[in-house]
Amino acid sequence: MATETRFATCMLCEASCGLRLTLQVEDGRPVRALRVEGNRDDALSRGHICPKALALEDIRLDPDRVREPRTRDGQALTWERALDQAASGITRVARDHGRDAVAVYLGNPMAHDGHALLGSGVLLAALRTRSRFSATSTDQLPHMLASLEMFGHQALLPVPDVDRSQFFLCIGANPLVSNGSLMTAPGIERRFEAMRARGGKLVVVDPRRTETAGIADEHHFIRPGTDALLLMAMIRTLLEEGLARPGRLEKLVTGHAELRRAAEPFSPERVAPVTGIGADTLRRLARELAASPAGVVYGRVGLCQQEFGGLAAWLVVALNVLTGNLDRPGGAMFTTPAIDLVRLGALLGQRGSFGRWHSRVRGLPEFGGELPVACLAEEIEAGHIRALVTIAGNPVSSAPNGSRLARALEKLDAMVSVDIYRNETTRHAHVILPTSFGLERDHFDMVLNIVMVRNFARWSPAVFAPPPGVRDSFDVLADLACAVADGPASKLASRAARALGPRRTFDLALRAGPHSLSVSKLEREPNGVDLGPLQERLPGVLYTADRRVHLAPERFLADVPRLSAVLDRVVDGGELVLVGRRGLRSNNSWMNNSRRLVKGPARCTLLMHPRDASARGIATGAVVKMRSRVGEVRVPVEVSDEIAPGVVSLPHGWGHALDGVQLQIARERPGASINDVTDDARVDSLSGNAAYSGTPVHVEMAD
Ligand SMILES: Nc1nc2c(c(=O)[nH]1)N[C@H]1C(S)=C(S)[C@@H](COP(=O)(O)OP(=O)(O)OC[C@H]3O[C@@H](n4cnc5c(=O)[nH]c(N)nc54)[C@H](O)[C@@H]3O)O[C@H]1N2
Ligand SMILES: Nc1nc2c(c(=O)[nH]1)N[C@H]1C(S)=C(S)[C@@H](COP(=O)(O)OP(=O)(O)OC[C@H]3O[C@@H](n4cnc5c(=O)[nH]c(N)nc54)[C@H](O)[C@@H]3O)O[C@H]1N2
Ligand code: SF4
Ligand SMILES: [Mo]
Repeated sequence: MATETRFATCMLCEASCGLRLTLQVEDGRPVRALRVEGNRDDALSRGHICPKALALEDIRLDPDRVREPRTRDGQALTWERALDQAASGITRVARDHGRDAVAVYLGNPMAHDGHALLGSGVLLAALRTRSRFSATSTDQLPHMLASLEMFGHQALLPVPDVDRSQFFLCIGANPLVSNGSLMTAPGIERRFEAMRARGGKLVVVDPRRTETAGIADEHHFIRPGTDALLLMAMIRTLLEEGLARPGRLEKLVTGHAELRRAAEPFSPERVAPVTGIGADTLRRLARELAASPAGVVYGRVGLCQQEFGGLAAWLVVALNVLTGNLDRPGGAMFTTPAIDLVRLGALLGQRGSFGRWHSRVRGLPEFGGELPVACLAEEIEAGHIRALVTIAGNPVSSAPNGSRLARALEKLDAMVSVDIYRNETTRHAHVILPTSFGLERDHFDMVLNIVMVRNFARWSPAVFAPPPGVRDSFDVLADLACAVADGPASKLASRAARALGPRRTFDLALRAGPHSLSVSKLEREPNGVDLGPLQERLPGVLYTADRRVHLAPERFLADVPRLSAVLDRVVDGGELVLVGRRGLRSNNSWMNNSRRLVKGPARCTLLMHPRDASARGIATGAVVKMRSRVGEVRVPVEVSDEIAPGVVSLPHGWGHALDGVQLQIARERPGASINDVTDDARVDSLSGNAAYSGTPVHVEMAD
């Protein structure tokens, strides 16, 4: 058998690991990966991979993968008919009900598929709709809002410089399992170990004693949704004790006095009983952070997906500023990416925006041209949205109150899904347009390069040809754009973008970038190019009008009274609140159809503290009913003291046993969807981000 070795990029999560593939070759063409290993010579990932990389081939070769365009009732269509049908449904709605009656939802894998990203840009330009949605409003929106308000650009995201840190406060993130988010740091465990070996300290704040907490120096349980209080108490401590030392940032920062006033009510003593973390600990954490020569506060989805996500994301940056750690080696720094998306965005007038319009039913604010997905179902029910295009997204599984959304999707006049599977969401589509997957396309991490812990670039050429009936995501989206574009200017723009294509677009952007790279230069470097450690970039990268960092933007200050009100909240010892979790062997909702990933003990279990379990007569293995304002699920319980008392934890991305879902392996052990219980009415009212964490639930034995 002929074999060949090639290098590639794993595009499943943000770690962006370099792969070494041993390929079976037939007629000179790779047909199958016989071995998938970490590439030890990769300049970024140095051999790291996780079990999901091995499943790349399971997905690519999955018999359930959609391999030709299909109608809702499962009929195969030629591409010509499929695009025609998709476009006519969309244009009819736009003509009869206006452009904003056509909605688009972009899912998470878009961030890992440069072709889909460029293609969706072309499609969105052709559709010109205000009804845009994405996974952003379930995820990192609060961080982006903080960047917009504090630095003047939504994509200017500070990244923990973990390789040089000496103190790492990790709040609402579990990088040992998620492999890091808004922090591309493959092999994060090794990096944390190195930090500890040089005398550094890792502290985790999480309602669950996570895998990351397991290797940390300290772990503190926190009451879900109260992180902004913890951060306020730390800030107040710094200010009160004269420990705030922004250092070289001093002259670059405005808003000290306003922040001081805002933090005033949040003494550690008042905050302690609400967060569940003692006043002494809160003070000590502030002092240790201040004393560290290179410390960083890092918060991720646990910090964002909550009632006060916006405030919490702001206060994380504020703490990094006050302790002199923003833009300092070992602190929170900005990248200098090979394609400078921040600068390009600014040149194109897209630094970000907030509240330019609002959703029609509930009045939730626009952010960066999008509306919060928590309001998608109600907008459809009210008839404001009548057509929907989903691109690499599964909002029935991932948005709050997913079953309400599933019902709403049935009312659409037209639904088109650009996806690789017929799943919980795409089963509702009148047309599914199937695309290339993973190693079937050239890969360049245009988005992730913004959040890497080193400046780094890697171009990985496509390894496999897509199946015969499947087309590249850029081509599908650009063709759809050409088909729906109306008016000569719009038609011309779509055609021009399609003609340019992804490779040339990337090449132009790389050449214009700060490292003057090109596709051909990168093609000669299969291990990627290390462009050095993160550099100090302030004030050069700022986009605020006064070229300063805004420590206390008005928008956040105005939300502080809502937070103060929580100080008086009485926590009822008997009530339970829900949080989520991720598993190393799954990826949001769409990798549970790989036998090798789902084997072993069931993972869609509800973690419950022994105190709460015994109060309800529940033991490990018992099946319970968990009910919230919006719905109910049945799940098996795992009693464990790794979860805080008063909190229960269920992973998201399960619940595959719905009619019409074509995922045979996943259906064998479907689990239940946490988002049948999370509440679409619960959003962070500041940012509009879904507030999954802290959903009140009632749990009892199922009969
Ligand atoms: N309760 C709760 N809910 C959550 C979260 C949580 O922590 N708790 N997390 C939230 C977060 S952070 C996120 S990012 C969202 C994710 O929300 P979504 O992006 O809506 O959901 P995914 O599960 O990532 O689904 C990805 C979809 O893309 C398809 N797909 C995969 N690869 C490709 C590809 O290469 N091409 C195409 N065309 N399609 C592809 C899959 O089949 C699937 O339909 O979920 C959110 N929902
Ligand atoms: N294996 C795997 N890797 C993934 C994914 C996956 O599904 N599987 N998804 C990818 C995606 S889309 C993303 S966005 C990233 C996310 O990456 P992370 O942010 O690291 O995600 P999680 O592992 O969900 O960690 C969130 C933590 O927040 C805690 N938490 C919940 N509520 C609160 C709260 O109110 N306060 C605090 N302090 N903590 C809270 C939870 O217990 C959990 O441990 O992971 C990515 N990587
Ligand atoms: S951590 Fe795993 S899933 Fe993420 S990029 Fe690396 S190998 Fe792929
Ligand atoms: Mo995410």
